[in-house]
Amino acid sequence: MSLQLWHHCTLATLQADATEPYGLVCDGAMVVQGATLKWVGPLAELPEALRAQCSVQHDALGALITPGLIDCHTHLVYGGDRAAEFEQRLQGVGYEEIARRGGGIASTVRATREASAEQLTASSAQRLRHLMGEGVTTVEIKSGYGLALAHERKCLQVARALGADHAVDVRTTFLGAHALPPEFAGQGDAYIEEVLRMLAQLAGEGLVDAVDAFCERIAFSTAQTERVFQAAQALGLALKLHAEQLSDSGGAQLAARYGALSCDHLEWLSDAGAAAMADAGSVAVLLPGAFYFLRETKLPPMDLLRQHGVPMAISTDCNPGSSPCTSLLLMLNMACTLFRLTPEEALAGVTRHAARALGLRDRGMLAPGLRADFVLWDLQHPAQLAYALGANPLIHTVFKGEVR
Ligand code: DI6
Ligand code: FE
Repeated sequence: MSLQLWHHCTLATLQADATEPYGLVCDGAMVVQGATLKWVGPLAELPEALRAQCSVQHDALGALITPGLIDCHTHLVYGGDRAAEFEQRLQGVGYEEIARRGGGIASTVRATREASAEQLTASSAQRLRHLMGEGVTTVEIKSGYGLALAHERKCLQVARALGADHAVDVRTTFLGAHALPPEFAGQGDAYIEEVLRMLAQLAGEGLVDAVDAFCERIAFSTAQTERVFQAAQALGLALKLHAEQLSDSGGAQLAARYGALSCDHLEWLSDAGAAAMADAGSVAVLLPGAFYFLRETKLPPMDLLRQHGVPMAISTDCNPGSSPCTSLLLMLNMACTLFRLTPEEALAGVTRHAARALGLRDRGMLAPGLRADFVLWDLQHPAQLAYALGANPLIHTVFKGEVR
């Protein structure tokens, strides 16, 4: 297989054991074999014999190269929008109050059920392309706006089809336990039974990579969440949890007991929750877009997460109700300004730690043996990625070794 050389670039490798911040390599080079990185380091150290084997040479013209960005928490397949609810909220009606009145997630469920697979594909592809336009090479997409077998299947199939039709890797997560659908009003436990049936069926159809639930006073209890986790674990599926977003329900401890890949949101995370996550090796997925858009004031406990050594990922949470956002670069900036992450922590949050939040060991850094998913930026230093708002310094994205 022919080898390709990329040279004349600064590399932000994000390698975990790097001594330089960002794993920075000045005057770097990478050798790509097929869809895989074969060699990464300073050009001056590239073995001459390897260089001689490179039949294609790409001059990066001084670009900064980072790993492909990973958006590890999105709900990007949905029908309609919630701009009217945004207006209501600006007049003082709360997010939880709107949910209790039958709006919120329930209104997106109605619009998603009404939409055909073709309509969902068209509207979701626009959002996906926006993410890709900023260097996203892996994106997680949750179901959870269908809440009935046929509609959950439709959304997961749309997510899979988006991945097949675009040069991006899509990972699907079943979020049947997102909200109570109207036909199960007042019957949470009965709906959880239905969630378990849907999960078994859809996992059998190969549509599910991981399982998530919304553990919250306006959604599902820890006991109900545990039933979903048990079923998912029996099917050998990885777990994630929307935990402690609006209150501390102890979801993080529960998720940790089940070895969840990640707990997401976490504004109300307790010390015990952070300790449990650290023991379990769960990633904290922080979602500054939702914090901003809901005008929350309770910050996730970053210092606690740092003290316990919990890895922090950053994601858009792209969804119509709490974070109608398709810019992962904007989230980098907000992670720094709102959550006080350093630009280096934020960049690790959309690369190395985001990969871990999805259980993917083959990406998220520039290192030999990992996937050749990377981005060329018209920048000199990686801090500039988190610094600018609304800029898009992307030059090229390379996905599985090929310029996209
Ligand atoms: N938490 C969120 O922020 C999203 N889902 C969830 O469990 C919001 C969903 C929505 O409002 O449509
Ligand atoms: Fe979410």
